[in-house]
Amino acid sequence: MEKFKGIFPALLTPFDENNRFNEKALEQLMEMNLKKGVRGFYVGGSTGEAFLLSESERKQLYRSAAQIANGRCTLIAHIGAISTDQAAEFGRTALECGYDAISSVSPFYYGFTFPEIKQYYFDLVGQVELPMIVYNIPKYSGVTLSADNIGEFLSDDRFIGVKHTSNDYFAMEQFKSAYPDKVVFNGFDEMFLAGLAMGADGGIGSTYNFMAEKFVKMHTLVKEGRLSEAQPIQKEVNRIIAALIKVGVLKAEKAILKMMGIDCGALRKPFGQLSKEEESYVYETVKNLF
Ligand code: SI3
Repeated sequence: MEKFKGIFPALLTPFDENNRFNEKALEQLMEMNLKKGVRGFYVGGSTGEAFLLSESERKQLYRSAAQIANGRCTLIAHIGAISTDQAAEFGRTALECGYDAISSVSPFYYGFTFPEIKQYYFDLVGQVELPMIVYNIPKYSGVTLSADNIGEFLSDDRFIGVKHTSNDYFAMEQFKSAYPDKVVFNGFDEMFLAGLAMGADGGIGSTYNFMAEKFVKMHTLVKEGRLSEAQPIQKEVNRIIAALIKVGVLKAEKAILKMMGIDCGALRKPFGQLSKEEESYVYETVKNLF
């Protein structure tokens, strides 16, 4: 499990000026983060605009990220889709590309029952021979997985962990205590230290794309028992995240990377873009990072 413990940027998906997947920018983004000591990458998740990509683009993204990583880090493919068959197809691509694990949000939109959601995950681990990390993200999926629900997955060997993008830290503590050998990723970057305190082994986050070094440092300090030294870093990143939340997190992240010399293009429509005023506000907030 060691290879899953640490900091995993939830990779943004870069596009070029024609709105096509930009492999060169992906390489720049991954190389910058590898130098900062990340443990690996979460590919094609919410931050990666998974549901705004075509099927072939998603497969290309998995392939490109694997080629760029070239065995230097741990790779987790987010394969979530509303359709079980579609998700399994993405899972098979991840397997062919040599990913270390797959992960999925709960199927959403139709208000599936928990037994249906459970069957979705068990179909996936039955069809794709890779360990599964359940992705609990009520904010976007509309599905809240309780500690008991999560236990129904973690009691099976094929489920190795949970990515918990929820501020229900009591639930996190409950499933981590019940299954201490499973790996738990904190999802909300602005509550990273809270997650570590409640048992998370690391984190998967969007703001790691441009400030992974802060999370690598906090993670190291906490492992060394130096929580009080990590707290000012969490405060510092939260000042930035608060500004991002005001203007739109993903839009701001792409804008910041451009300021850092990695042009990831715009978000896919219907997402809009930052106004000039918002861009200046973001620049003023993060300029000390450059
Ligand atoms: O799958 C993913 O892209 C993620 O890991 C998402 C990640 O958990 C982000 N959560 C949401 C709801 O977008 C966070 O990193 C989030 O952007 C950050 O904490 C700011 O709120």
